[in-house]
Amino acid sequence: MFRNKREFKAEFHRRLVEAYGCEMEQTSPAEKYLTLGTMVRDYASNYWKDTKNETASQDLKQVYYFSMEFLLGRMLTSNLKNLGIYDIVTEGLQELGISYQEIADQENDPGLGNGGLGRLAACFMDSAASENYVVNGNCIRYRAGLFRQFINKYGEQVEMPDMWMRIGNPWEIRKLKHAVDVKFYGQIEVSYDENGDMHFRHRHASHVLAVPYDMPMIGAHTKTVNTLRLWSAEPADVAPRDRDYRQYLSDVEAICLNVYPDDSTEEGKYLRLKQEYFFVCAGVHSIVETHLKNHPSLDNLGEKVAIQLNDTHPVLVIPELMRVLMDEYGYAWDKAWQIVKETVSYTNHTVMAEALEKWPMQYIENLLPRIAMIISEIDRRYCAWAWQQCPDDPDLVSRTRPLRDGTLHMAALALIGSHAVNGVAGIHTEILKNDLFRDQVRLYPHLIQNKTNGVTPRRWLMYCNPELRKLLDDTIGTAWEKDYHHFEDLLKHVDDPSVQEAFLDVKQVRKEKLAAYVRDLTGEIIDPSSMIDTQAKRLHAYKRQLLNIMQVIYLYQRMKRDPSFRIAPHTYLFAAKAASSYTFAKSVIKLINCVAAKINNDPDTRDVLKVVFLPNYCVTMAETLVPGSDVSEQISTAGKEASGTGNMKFMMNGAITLGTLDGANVEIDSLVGRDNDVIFGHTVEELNTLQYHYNAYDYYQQDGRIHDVLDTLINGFWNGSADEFRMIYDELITRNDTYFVLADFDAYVKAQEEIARRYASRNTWARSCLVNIARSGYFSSDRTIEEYAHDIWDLQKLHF
Ligand code: NBY
Repeated sequence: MFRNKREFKAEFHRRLVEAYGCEMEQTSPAEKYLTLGTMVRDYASNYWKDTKNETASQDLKQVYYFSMEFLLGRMLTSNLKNLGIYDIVTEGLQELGISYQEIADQENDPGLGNGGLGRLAACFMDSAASENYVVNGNCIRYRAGLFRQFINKYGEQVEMPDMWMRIGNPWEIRKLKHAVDVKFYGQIEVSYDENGDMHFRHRHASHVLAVPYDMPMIGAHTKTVNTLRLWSAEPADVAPRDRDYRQYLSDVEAICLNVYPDDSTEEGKYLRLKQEYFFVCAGVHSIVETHLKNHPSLDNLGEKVAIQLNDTHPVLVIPELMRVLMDEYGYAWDKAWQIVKETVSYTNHTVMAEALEKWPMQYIENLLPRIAMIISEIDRRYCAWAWQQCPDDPDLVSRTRPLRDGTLHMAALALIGSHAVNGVAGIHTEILKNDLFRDQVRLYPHLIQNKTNGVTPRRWLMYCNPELRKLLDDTIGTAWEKDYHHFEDLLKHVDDPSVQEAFLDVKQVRKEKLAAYVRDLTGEIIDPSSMIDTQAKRLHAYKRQLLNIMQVIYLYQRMKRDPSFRIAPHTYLFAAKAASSYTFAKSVIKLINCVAAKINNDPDTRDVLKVVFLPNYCVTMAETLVPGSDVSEQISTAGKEASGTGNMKFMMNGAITLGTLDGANVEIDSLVGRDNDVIFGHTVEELNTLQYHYNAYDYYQQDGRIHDVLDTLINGFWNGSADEFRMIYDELITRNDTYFVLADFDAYVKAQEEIARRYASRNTWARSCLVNIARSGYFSSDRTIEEYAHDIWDLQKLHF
């Protein structure tokens, strides 16, 4: 372990030559990255070992965070800075004549996720380790990620494999000794022993070997290093039964290939279910193994282990842990159930009906026969119990049981098997209590609680925006870096014109960086002195990227028609991936690109109106996009966005929220006040009534702006094809605009005018941005993790 720059240089040089058998100068940047990454991982290994030993010797409770996604982003800079060796390393490299940035740019974002849910998991790993909580991650080692997004010459999304590990992954360690045998298909043979107890034997199963790869999750300025365990499926050393050998190999391969493989076919559905059980079974097995190393039995599992289910994807933890307790360790049902409930808790991330997981029970019976038996028994016992609680309302039982008409409702199972359930923002939790899980609240009045999301201020401010970090340090000292409460120290300085000026200077520098990034990525030139207005998130109808681009079309049409109408220079940036089978979302991407192509090439408007779609949105892109934006678009239909976390990142970097009263926007708004954000559109309550008498066609008929904008979707204006965007038109008119885009259009145009007006007064704008930064401490994931530790996990900190 190197202790200073001299030792670092010597070790780096020695390792490079040893690993690649050539002079340091002959090694490639990728080889240098791998060598440096390995050195940093090894540097952390002593802390890693200490964390494991201390957890055992202090007999500390630990958490296992089960998530289908961990959207980590690049790890090199974050690890170096968290370990406090960034300066030694970057200066050492410079003295060796090596560019740190060139090395850092070799790292691909790990393809371990898709959106907010996965990024939340990654922020939690950073905060937990930094706050000395032992929180381990459990996920799948996807070899080809979600997909890499490419935009073709027609402006369409094209998916390509994301081979993020092509050059290697220096952060992971293969732990073959902890591999787990996972069984699919086959039959369950039931037998009775002399005491009349039942025994279950899984016969004719197809075996898959789950091999773990561990990645260190390194805390900032502390010795805590937690583990993210990624499971990889390999062929087992058991002869495949009744099945073709080649088919078996490709079935095993498929399990760890992609994040959320297309599940529109029956085969796709089986694959998803396989993925879910695969990492659940392996994860539960390794929890039990670790626990029994330090405890005589599993009786106290719930006291020493908490399992957090990140959405319902890992909900099979509940029947799987029951299976292990009963079939492998001889527990009776009631005792096993008590242990499961003590151990498990569940986080909900959506109220959208189509995103709530449901599986035909038949699939579970085929793929996981013993798990299916246990689920049926959970359902049977639940019904008996719930019926006793509310004999006056028998329908309540059928509305809340996990098995309904041969379908397993994963959220219902999660609610029954957890001791705590949480939503991810105040308004979202209220909707869970009053709407989605209203029935369950009658049965378990204290089950549901709120845990407003957060983001790590290290990656999302200190590391990605060193210019702003310096301004904060110079203005209020460094206490805020260790304690999010001290963000508010900035409030005393928001009226100081010199701080306002300094902020505007920082923002300008970041906008220039962003402009250079956009140019390198797309070839488009954007004006860094224009107002940069950004919407970056997954593409989904409820997030309403469509509303945003419609407003742009409206501005364009108005300027074309009326030469005396001109706006101050605006740049609208979009970044979004659409699920590969989501046709509507893909059509919106194409529309944005067609609008951009036309508007950016129109000499009448191109000096003041620019639209750019940035391909392949990812964590690394966000690290440049967020600090360089002035306006944060958070315009989902009220009630649909559970929380949002991008909204928090933009706020923390001094962008003004232009948003609806949805998700965490509501909390942002109450923290900063209406002078410091721009809120528009129908509220949840208003939409709850409007839904009964809404007629989108009326808006089309009565608002000439809407009429003119929508007509361009069906008259070939954008790319010559009149049918190209008919699907979007039909969604709004024929299908009566599910997400109330037209209902909020007028308010959105006014909100855009308001934000432009505010942007024009530079000092009041800067003051607002500073208030946003000052109030963003609440959205540190350090706060969120503290709340989970206290209210859900009953977790103590590790002491070194
Ligand atoms: O979780 C997001 C929410 O939309 C966002 O509002 C929230 O801030 C964030 C963190 O709590 N949810 C999310 O990212 N969900 C998914 O990505 C997702 C993925 C797959 C499926 C459903 C949802 N699926 O059914 O397969």
